Amino acid sequence: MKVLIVSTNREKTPFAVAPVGAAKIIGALRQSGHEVDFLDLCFARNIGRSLRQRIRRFCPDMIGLSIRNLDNCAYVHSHAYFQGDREIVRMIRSASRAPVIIGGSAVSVAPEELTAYLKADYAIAGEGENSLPAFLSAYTENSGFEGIPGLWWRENGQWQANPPSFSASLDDLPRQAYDCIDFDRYFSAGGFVAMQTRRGCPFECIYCSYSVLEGKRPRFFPAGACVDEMEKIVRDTGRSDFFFVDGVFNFPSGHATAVCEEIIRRRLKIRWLAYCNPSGLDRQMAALFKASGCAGIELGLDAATEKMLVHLKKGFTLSEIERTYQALSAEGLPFAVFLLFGGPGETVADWEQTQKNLQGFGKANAVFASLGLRIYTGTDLFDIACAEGALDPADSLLAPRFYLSRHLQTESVVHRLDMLARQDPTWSTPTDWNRATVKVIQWFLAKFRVIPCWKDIENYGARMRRQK
Ligand code: B12
Repeated sequence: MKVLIVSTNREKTPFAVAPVGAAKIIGALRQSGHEVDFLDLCFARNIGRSLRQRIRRFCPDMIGLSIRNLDNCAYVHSHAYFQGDREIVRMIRSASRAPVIIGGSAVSVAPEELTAYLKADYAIAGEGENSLPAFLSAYTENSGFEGIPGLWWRENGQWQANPPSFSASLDDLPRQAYDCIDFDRYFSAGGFVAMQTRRGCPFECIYCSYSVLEGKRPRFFPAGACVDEMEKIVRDTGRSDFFFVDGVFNFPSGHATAVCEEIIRRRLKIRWLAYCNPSGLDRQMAALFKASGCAGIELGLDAATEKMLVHLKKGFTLSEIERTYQALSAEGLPFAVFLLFGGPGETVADWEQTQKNLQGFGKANAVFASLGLRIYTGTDLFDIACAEGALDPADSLLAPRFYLSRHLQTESVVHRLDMLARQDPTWSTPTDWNRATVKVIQWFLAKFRVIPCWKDIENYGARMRRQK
């Protein structure tokens, strides 16, 4: 079958991210013998023209849209993308009769709502490597769709759905078809090569969608296979800056250790970044990270008071945060801290305590403090928001809704956070992340291939404010 995969993501903030989800799907489709073409709309000047030309040239039998983001998850300066995706489906319809199937993380977090809104023919929630080829076989053979994990389809005018399943083992899943990614374009917009080493998140953070997206049970791509792929990418593309796109790269620690040891054993000269949390991130692990090319860590803390760590069910403690600060500083590994303010029961006094505690632990290269928790179906926060009367349980959640603790629902809440951030030059808030600043950072990253920006743009918050 001739399948055209279209990646719809055009967001380039904080940098353009290579379409690894689409690349994995393409790898799987090629492996099952389909003829595949790929259209990446990230840098397209004229979307309509690009779509029409490609459809005319390739004449696909099926068109798959890979949709990454619904919105930018930002309470301050919120921006949604799904209206743009509807326009893309409309343009496709005017150029082709091929059925449209959608997938990607945006679809996985809101399959029913997004499929209906976009007027797609089919959708797959969750992993697509097995489900999409299985769907195409069932479609061509006209056999039933029951049993295809995560599939949404219409029968007699009614939507039908199978629950998503998460492959028990990742050992045999096809790897990304990286040859279809234009790395030059992505690197010129500050990007990295995306590398996934695991799936599944055992943490229970009350707001997080990761377990909906990937399941709770951690599953791993074999360390050797990950490093094989990285080696090939370096050899074939000359690109050696990687971003481990795992939800939490360092937990459970055994797999991260195995990947790093394999990189070191093969003397692979790369630089990498990853999301980590303080669980198990001690001096030994920091040293191993550094030796394997780690250029910086994105530390997802959300809060730094015992009270809020418990309320958010973060699964690590204040003393673990302190140990991680010390370990990263001692090894000279740059790190940026991400805070998420507004959780249940939080007050401005908790923000102040978080700042005080972090300052006591040492100095991060940058602290990004954001406000408001994006509510997703299937999370504890959804239940809390409904119980507090802050959310209508029937809300589609396609348009983003944010949770803010009752104590923070004042008109001046954004200003209060900005004022707190001004107490510390490493801190910044969404107010600071204006477009001009982002452009400067992207230019800086692209020009000098400096990663992570935290190290060389120290005192990030203060600099951003000075630019205004
Ligand atoms: C790593 C990551 C980042 C990194 C990216 C680094 C890099 N170089 O790639 C950084 C930090 C830069 C980042 C930034 C942002 N991110 Co982010 N990110 C992630 C994360 C953790 C992993 C994404 C990933 O690469 N997964 C691996 C690939 C292989 O998985 P996948 O794309 O889902 O693809 C699979 C399926 O979806 C499916 N599939 C994919 N395409 C298709 C197509 C078809 C036809 C089919 C059938 C199936 C299918 O099959 C694939 C293989 O199984 C996810 C959360 C998560 N656990 O998924 C959030 C996530 C994607 N990010 C999100 C968001 C919002 C953003 C930002 C907008 C801002 C923010 N607040 O984080 C920016 C946007 C950046 C941009 N330019 O687009 C949201 C999107 C949901 C939403 N509300 O819109 C997510 C889901 C997190 C969340 N909040 O729940 N992100």
